[in-house]
Amino acid sequence: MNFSELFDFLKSHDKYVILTHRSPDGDAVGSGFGLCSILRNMGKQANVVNTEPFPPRYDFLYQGYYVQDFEPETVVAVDIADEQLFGSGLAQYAGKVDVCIDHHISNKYFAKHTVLDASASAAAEVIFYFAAECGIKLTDHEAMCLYTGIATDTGCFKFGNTTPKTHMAAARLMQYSFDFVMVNRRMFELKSRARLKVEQLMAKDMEFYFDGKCSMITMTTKLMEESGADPAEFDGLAQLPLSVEGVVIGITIKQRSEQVFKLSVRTTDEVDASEFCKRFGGGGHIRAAGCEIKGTLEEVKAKITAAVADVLGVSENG
Ligand SMILES: [Mn+2]
Repeated sequence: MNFSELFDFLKSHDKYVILTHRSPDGDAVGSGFGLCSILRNMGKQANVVNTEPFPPRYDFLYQGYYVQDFEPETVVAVDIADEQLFGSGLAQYAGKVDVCIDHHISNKYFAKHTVLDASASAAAEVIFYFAAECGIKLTDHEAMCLYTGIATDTGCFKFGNTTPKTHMAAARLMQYSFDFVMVNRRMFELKSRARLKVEQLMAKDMEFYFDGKCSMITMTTKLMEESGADPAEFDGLAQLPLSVEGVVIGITIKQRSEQVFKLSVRTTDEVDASEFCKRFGGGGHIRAAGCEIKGTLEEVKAKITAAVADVLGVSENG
């Protein structure tokens, strides 16, 4: 589906529920709320939902947001590559998505219509160019939502998914009136003391493999409980392992349940993160991807190190 087909679709439907992926990030929230506000300004009813409550760090984007009371008729997914990412709270929407707006090359085409731009840095970038191309006037708040989505998915315009087109979108969004300094300070600098403690804990226990080319941090349920920190403080740590000199593949393991572990993989240009995660049924971007592995922690780590050895072309005992 192209942008003008999407616009026709949105104009001719109503009562939207916008789905966002579990463990929502700035792009999920920014593209979700941005689109919701656009739809409401088109005179439509629209809500944004997630399997869990949205994390408080995005509270500044909820400004003016309220839940409209209606039975949803049209289901839109943003920033979701795979129905697996709905979470149990949104499981009732599986197989029922009308439109998916996304930027993941690994998109599974689970929706009736898909608007996919794999060259876009963020779903928010896709929505920005959709609005621009279709002559939809954005409000300052929508501009802030979309800017936040782009800024967070690019690591504040640092990651390899940042393109000239990304910067042009950001530049045009900055012409609206919102405090981008506040956005970036909230997204990239501010941390709670609990978060600082969590980062120290993770750094202290970071493991290194294969001559320091691979680093790994592990968040078990037990460790998270014992830290006393809110579970949300353990989100968004995936860049940490890759921040160490010499590391080409940084892996963050998070326990979801007794024998289910979620991996976030970040890589330098020596390793394809998406290909790596595909080995375990996951996917994502070339430098940032994810997957789930089942088993005990020891089994999961053994599977990971075997796969890393294979990808790096080194012996497993290295
Ligand atoms: Mn995204």
